[in-house]
Amino acid sequence: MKARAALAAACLILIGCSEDKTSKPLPNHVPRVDSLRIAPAVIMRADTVLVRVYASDADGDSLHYAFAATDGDLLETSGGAFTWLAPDTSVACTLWVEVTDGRATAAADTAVLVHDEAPLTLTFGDILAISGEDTTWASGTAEPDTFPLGSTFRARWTVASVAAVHRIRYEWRGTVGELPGGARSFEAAVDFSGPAMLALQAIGSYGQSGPRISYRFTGNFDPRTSFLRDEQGRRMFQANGEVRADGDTLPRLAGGYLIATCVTARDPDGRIIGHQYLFDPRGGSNWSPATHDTCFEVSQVSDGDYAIFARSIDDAQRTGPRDGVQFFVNQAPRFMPADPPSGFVQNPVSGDTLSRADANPLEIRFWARDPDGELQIYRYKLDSHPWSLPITPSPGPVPGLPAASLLAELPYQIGAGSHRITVIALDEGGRQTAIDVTFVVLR
Ligand SMILES: [Ca+2]
Ligand SMILES: [Ca+2]
Repeated sequence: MKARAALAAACLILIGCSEDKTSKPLPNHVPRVDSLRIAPAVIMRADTVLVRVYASDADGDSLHYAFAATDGDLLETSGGAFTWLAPDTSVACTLWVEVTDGRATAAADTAVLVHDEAPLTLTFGDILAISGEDTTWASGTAEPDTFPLGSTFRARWTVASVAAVHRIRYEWRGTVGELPGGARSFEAAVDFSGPAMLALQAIGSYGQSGPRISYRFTGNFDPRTSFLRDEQGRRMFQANGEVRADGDTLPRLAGGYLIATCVTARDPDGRIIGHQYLFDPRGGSNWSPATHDTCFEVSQVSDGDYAIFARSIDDAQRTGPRDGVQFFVNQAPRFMPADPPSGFVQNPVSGDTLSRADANPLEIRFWARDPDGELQIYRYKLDSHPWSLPITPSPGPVPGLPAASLLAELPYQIGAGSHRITVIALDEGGRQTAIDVTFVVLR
């Protein structure tokens, strides 16, 4: 049979036609199958498939159509359109159509593969996220991308590979905008400040969840605040009218200092509407509004270690990162690393274990220095014993010891057990630093 011959010619989209050569009294042109369209292009198990035949007849005869398939069921026929239910199994099928004008017949066939449910293996490529300014941003950078307020955020993920045959749809999830289903592209107006997230989930042919990919970004650039700087690039402040730089130490001053600072600020995508300052020697987080536009003052600053920070607020009420200076008014003494230069002093270090003989009497030695003045006194105490009387540091070189050291023999019998010795060093302004040594004495 000629139809069989056509069946044997397996081709994906149509091809193959034949004609009936029955002799007729009047000349007749055989109808012609121009093409076959099959939707969907990828057929999954039990899919409903539309097969449409496009045919023509040179004589203008009306045409009649027929459809057959090696598997599955014909659900509906409408002229040259057939609705075919694919079999519920993975199999190769041949679809066959016939067109006749009543006197002659043409046929065509095509082979299709019915796919089984398969795991959805898909690899996303980079997101292509484009702001309203046609700037391309890459995902995966250390800093989240920021998109200006008022711009349009457009995102589209590329798909690097799909390992199995699937009809894939995509679902968006996120914190911004309307999230349409289906496509790999997303668009939203950036009318928010702060962090945002978008995630795209691939859904396979049978509704199975595929891989998910997410992208974090920020709407609205933060305002940038900077302290004024000197020629060397150091952040500047003023102390009682004198220009000082970040990290400076000011000497003790009766009545304390008046500290003044000024900043500059800009916002890449909006307006600055205010500045705030943080000056809290106890390490708090209470930001105060600027006292004079971009400048502010704090008064009666006495001995201590300080930091002053500033930040700005944009018209969307978003605060930017802080910038600041550190300064010191009379630095506290610092103990120096233990490095015993001689062997005649017992100087336990934390964690030591001593015999009772070694601990009695116990001599200790420390040394400290003051970065900006004279070290005045030391005191020490053992556990619950009272503090020693103030001890003036050695005024000059002692063999084996640096100046301003403490060398003392503890006037106690030290029994078995664990002990702690605390030593403090005080400068002329009374700023002090303490250091502890814990040790164990054996029975
Ligand atoms: Ca801004
Ligand atoms: Ca000092």
